[in-house]
Amino acid sequence: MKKTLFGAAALATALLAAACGSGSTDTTDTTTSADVVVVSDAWVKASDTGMTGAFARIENAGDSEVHVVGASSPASATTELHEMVSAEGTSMVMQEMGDGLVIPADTTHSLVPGGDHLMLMDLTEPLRPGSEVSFTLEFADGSTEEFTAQVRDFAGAQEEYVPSDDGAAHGG
Ligand SMILES: [Cu+2]
Repeated sequence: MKKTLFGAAALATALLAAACGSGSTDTTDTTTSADVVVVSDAWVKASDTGMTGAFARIENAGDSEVHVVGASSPASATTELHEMVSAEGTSMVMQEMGDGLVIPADTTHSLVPGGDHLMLMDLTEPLRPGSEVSFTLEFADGSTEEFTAQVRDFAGAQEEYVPSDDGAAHGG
């Protein structure tokens, strides 16, 4: 179920667009982050319960930086922006981004397994391959961008490396 807030924001955006008329290149400074961000290739790692990661390409097609400050999804109680950092020793661990994600002008930032990602912290229902999950990105200027991610099976993205046993036990 969508939150009313998102509906209201979408309506406000629609009204704003209507009020601005047909001129898409007018020079008034009303361009929001949502206007210039394009999200593509979005997907979520299938999971029955608990936490899972979401990934996408986030393109900032604008001429100034975009600051992603939050994310939400009806699929989880909480959605966080995560980054990977070096822990003591050799392993990488994930943590919440301290101040969101800044995407410079005319740059695409990829959220990928093992790198920056969105974390669904507490799934409200199982995410099965083939289904879809909607997300909303929130920007520092208050605008929001909705996108849909496909749920996929994905065996990687375990953040620890486990050596394979290839070469041992081929039998026969
Ligand atoms: Cu994470």
